Amino acid sequence: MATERTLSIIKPDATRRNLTGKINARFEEAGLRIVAQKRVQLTKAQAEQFYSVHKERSFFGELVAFMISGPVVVQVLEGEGAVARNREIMGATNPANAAPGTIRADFAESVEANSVHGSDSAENAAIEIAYFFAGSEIVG
Ligand code: RTP
Ligand code: MG
Repeated sequence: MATERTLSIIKPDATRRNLTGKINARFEEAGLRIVAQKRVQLTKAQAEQFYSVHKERSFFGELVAFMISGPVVVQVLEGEGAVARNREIMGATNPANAAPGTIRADFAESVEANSVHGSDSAENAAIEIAYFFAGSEIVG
């Protein structure tokens, strides 16, 4: 499998509980390299744009409010099959369904406050990475 990059976000529920280091350790232990990273406070407009694919969903307003409720850490992870590998490490969206040992099983508070985001395809990863990072900010 080829080396890939994926966009990860450590969400406000996790930054609030000082879990950034523990979550980053999961990525690194799984062989994913953190090749870009910054801590930011998203604006409402940025969160709405980032999650615009969900704008018709009933939970959209709550999701945007949650994503701007505190700082997030946006990062680029690089490794073999990084998109799928990261989704495995994250676990299912709802922590009640997440496999034991996954980030969401171990840290998520709810289906919404589920600690991490990860791109769901290589195509979306490219779009999401470009949304947050200039090429010069990614150092592989
Ligand atoms: P993400 O995009 O954040 O990596 O998560 P995902 O692919 O596992 O889940 P997705 O279906 O894309 O949903 C995006 C985020 O919306 C929140 N959500 N809330 N209240 C609800 O029923 C509900 N469903 C989803 C979660 O924060 C989810 O990660
Ligand atoms: Mg998603």
